Amino acid sequence: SSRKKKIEQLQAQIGQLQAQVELLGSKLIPALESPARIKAIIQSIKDSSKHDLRTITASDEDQTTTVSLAKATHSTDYLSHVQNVFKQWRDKGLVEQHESVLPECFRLQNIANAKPKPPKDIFARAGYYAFDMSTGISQNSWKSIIASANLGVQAAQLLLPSPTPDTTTDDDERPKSVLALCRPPGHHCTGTQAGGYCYINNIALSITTLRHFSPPAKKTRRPSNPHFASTSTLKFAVLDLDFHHGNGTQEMFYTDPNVLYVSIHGEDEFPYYTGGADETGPPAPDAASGTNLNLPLAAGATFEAYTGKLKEALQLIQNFKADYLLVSLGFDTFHLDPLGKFDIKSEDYEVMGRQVRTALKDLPAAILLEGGYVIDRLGENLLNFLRGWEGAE
Ligand code: OKP
Ligand code: ZN
Repeated sequence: SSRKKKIEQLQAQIGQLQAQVELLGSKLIPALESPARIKAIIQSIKDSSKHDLRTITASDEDQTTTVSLAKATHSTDYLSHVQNVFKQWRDKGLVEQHESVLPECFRLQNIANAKPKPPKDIFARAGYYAFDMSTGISQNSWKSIIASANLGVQAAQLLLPSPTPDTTTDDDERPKSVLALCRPPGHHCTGTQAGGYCYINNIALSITTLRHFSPPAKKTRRPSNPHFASTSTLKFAVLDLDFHHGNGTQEMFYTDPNVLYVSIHGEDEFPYYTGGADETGPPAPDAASGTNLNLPLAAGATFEAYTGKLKEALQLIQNFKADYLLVSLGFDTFHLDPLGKFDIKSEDYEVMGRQVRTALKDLPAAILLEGGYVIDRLGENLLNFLRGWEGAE
């Protein structure tokens, strides 16, 4: 198959690459999630000259804000682990400069100790704060993670209404939707564990940002988190279109009645232990009951099968009456993707983009990039999605 050929091609590259490798089953391959993905997309967007492309370099102040918001989204000990573990391993000679920190043993379920503490040994801690071996931490990881997270913050901020509601001029200028070319992706990591190439949940961070900076009109009296007086009752719908189930996003909002998480993904695929259709939120009469919808699709699913699920997803989101839409957009649903098993073609992304935007036209939307690993087709697929989306706006 073409996917098998793709993997053979990838393996042929190993000779030239010493670092930045990962295991795909039993095969060592170059890291699929790489800066080349974003470079290729940017080049295609520039070539098309159809979009307002902005390069956002996080200032020191932006970085401080992003880290503060990240601390309201993830546990602080997890974040400082991700930030510092490479240097800590390096200082002990546990990792070379060009290598990555990878876990040896994962945190496991333990009947005697339901909530194990982080191990004292920095070597052991790698597996406490991760759930797979595809999420190494290297010299420059933190820089990329914060740059990616910062895009989640900036995308959210661009959607915010102007702080003074009387001056409508500013409001007219705010975009209806924003696409952030995040990498690394975010939807797999939880509040306390990295996994699936994800370290900070960029979607969750966008929601934290919108809650934190929204004008007080919709605020209630009760502060809900210790880091910010984020007391908003805004409602958010998350539509996850990546091939993989966004277990991290699901987990972070599973008991939150104001966030609806909807995902279409490969059935029984990575991350394997989540994503079932029976995961619908806490049982009734909990207010969050029914605010989670998983729509798994079997391997080989055609775009026709996909659009059937998409209609269901869009219907539920319409009924939820959210204030904002967040889209986890992955292009690993593409038929040639080495990590995907759907039969979706390039031209289908235009239809997909149009269907989503047509159904949810009124919602300010932040689209955040997740996966997609056929580098030389990413730009084309993304431009198609945007053409459909913008055609519906
Ligand atoms: C991230 B995203 C090879 C196996 C890959 C991780 C898949 C992560 C997908 N090491 N396992 O959802 O596109
Ligand atoms: Zn994916």
